Amino acid sequence: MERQWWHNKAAYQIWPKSFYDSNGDGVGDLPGITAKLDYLKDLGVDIIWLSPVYQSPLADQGYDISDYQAIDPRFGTMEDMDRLLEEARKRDIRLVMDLVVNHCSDEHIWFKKAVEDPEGPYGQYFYFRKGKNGNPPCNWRGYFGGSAWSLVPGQSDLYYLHLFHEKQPDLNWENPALRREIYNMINWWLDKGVAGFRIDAIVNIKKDLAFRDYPADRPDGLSDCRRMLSEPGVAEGLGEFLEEMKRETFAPHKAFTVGEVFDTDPARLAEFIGPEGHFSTMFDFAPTCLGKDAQGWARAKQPTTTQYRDACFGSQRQAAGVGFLANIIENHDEPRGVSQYLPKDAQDSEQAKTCLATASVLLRGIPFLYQGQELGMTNTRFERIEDVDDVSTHGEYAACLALGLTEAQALDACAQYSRDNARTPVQWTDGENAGFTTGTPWIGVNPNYTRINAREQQARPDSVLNWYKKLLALRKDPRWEEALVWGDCEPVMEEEEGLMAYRRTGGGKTLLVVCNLSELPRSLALSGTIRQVLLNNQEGGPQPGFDRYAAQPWQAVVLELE
Ligand code: TEU
Repeated sequence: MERQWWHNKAAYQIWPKSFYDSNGDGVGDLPGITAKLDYLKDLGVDIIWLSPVYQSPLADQGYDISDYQAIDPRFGTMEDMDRLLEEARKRDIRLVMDLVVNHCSDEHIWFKKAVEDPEGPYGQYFYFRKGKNGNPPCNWRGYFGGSAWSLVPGQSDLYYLHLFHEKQPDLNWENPALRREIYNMINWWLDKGVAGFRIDAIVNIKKDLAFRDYPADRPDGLSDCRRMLSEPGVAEGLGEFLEEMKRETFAPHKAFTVGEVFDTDPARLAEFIGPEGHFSTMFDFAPTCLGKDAQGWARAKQPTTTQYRDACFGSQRQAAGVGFLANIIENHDEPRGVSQYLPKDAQDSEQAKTCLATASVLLRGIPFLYQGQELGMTNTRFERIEDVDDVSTHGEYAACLALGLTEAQALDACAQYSRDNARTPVQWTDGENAGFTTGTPWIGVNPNYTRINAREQQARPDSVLNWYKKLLALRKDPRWEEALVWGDCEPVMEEEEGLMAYRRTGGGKTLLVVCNLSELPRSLALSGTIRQVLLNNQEGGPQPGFDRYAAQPWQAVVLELE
């Protein structure tokens, strides 16, 4: 595998609205990010993925862009963006923007012009279709629930397609003029100095152009629009678009790209992340998909740590010899990792949190941390649906009610999965509003900030924050880089329930990562003799010269074997 600049890097996702507010308006902003660059550098971050900061009505928190080449005033100005780029560069941190090109905002000039004149050139930028017998053109359900079609404003039987929110009309990638506009925009940002992109909802850009009804899969009579991904010709058509985009933009800039690729046949992994693949890397969503159900959050079930391990190992096996995955335990769409993968009674335990951190960060691939993950931030609890901002939670709540759940049950179902769990402000201090803002935060701060916050953890050597620092430093240490970055990852001791252990080998070194993701102490026989203990999140356990040890509950160790 040809080595690229990004392979040995660690990335960190910033969801700007909740990162750090510099001007007291209750909303995080670009100067706030610049102010925290030293914190990120100290943590060991090399790449920042910045969720959207473009001009937007924020109907879907910036994933609805009304001008791709402007910064939303709530986040700052283009000068603030330039300054962030410059300050990041000084610290050898690269910035990756979010590329949201499956759809734009209904407030984008393209959509406004299309609505004014559906027959004109901008009508071709979107999917405008006539209704069928007074109904939408077909029965697809969007990601956030309800029909994926809405009436074009001012029209009585002309609809536009939106796989996400109605304020996110899908862009017509079949139109070469639209594609050209997008490529120009991408190149404009790359020329400005961004290192690449995280690419949003990218498998959705190719549609099943027949727009036919699929068999209904829920009581609402609709069918999940994702079904089109397996329709004939869709995957191939997607590949053509992605190749063209790469050729016209990313490749000449040597940009780093990470695809938000869902629902893809593992047999096609090489097309996405192989040496000639569409992207540098793509997220491993196998663990985040665990427990989810086609009927929505009402039937979702929290996974066990064994399921988590098996999902990660499944992906590791698929990617071995193909390319690098981007490993995550959470992001802005998912529950907090510690609230999702740790059993309820361990969610307060820092040992359990550092154990999960170890299991994820040292896998083969690029670790992507999400803001607050390094502090062990948890889900929050919304007492009323009105306190939830996220559009998808409102859709899922409605779906729960439609399935016959009471309001209290629906809220419970949403409590675990609401995207707002990960969207509460980063907990910087134990002071007012967790030190996030001097104003009123746009969304409630998780009340546990008095216990869980960066200031307290910075001062305490055995904190979750300091553990993440150690993990990232270990991965980068020249002595272990061949093994931990480039080397193979081989699952071991898989017969042990709740144990996630793998061997990383390379450069003549053999490292063993052993995470006892359970409250059971256990005696472990290793495949070799311990030369040294590189990391241990607890006192006691493995000793040099031995080939076995008694693992304590939630103990995570990294061992060099002889
Ligand atoms: O997400 C796309 C996606 O398929 C899911 O993560 C989806 O949002 C989620 O399952 C619904 O609960 C991306 C972004 O990450 C997300 O924040 C945006 O809302 C979405 O695209 C639309 O741009």
